[in-house]
Amino acid sequence: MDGHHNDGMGTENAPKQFFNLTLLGEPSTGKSSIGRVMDGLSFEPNSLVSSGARYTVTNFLTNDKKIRVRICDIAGQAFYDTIRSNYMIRSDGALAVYDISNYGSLEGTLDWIAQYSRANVDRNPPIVLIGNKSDLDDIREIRLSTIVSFLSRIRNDQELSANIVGHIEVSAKTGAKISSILPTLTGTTSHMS
Ligand SMILES: Nc1nc2c(ncn2[C@@H]2O[C@H](COP(=O)(O)OP(=O)(O)OP(=O)(O)O)[C@@H](O)[C@H]2O)c(=O)[nH]1
Ligand SMILES: [Mg+2]
Repeated sequence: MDGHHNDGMGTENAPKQFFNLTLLGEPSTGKSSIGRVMDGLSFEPNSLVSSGARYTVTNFLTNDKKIRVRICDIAGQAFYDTIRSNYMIRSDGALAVYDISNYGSLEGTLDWIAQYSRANVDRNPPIVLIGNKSDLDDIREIRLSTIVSFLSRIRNDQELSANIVGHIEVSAKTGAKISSILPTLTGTTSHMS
C-alpha cells in the first residue's frame, strides 16, 4: 500500500481525526480518477488498473469546515470478498461509482453497496451514488429516471439497509461536479442530480 500526503492547507488548525472515505464500484468506472482529481491532481487519460487498495490523505474545506479525508481507493477487480471487506471496515462514508455509459456498472454497484453496508452495519455510514463520465453524454446508457427507480429499489430493500444520501453525476475528466461530492456526503448540501 502506498500513498502520498497533500497538506496544502497548513497543519496548525488541522483536525486530528480523519474522515475515512471509501471508493466502491466496478472496474474502469473511474474510482482512481475521481480520487486523483479530489486530491487536486490532474486527470490521467491512461489510468492504470488498480490492484488491492491505495490510501491518500487530503485536506478539504467545505462550508468553512476543514476536514481531513483519507481516501481508500479499492480496485474494482479485487475479487476476493474477504480482502475487499477488510478495506471497507471503519469507513465514515463511501462513493458507489458507476459509469453513465455502461449500464452493467450501475447494477454492479449493488454488490459493493451490500458488502460495504455489511462491513459497517453497526454505524450505517452515508453512501453517495456517483455517475461518472458525464462528459460521455452522447453515449449515455443511464438516465435520471433509471436512477430514481434504482434508488427506490435500494431504499425498499430491508435486507440491504444501505444509507444512500444522494446521487451526483460527475466527470473526473472535465472536473464537473467533483467539488459537490464531499458536501453531499457530509450532509452540508443535498443533491439529486
Ligand atoms: N471520458 C471519461 N473517461 C474517464 C473518466 N474517469 C475515468 N475515465 C477513464 O476510464 C478508465 C478507467 O479509469 P480508472 O480511474 O482507472 O477506473 P477505476 O474505477 O479506478 O478502475 P479499477 O482500478 O480497475 O477498479 C481510464 O481510461 C480513465 O481515463 C471520465 O470522467 N470521463
Ligand atoms: Mg482504480
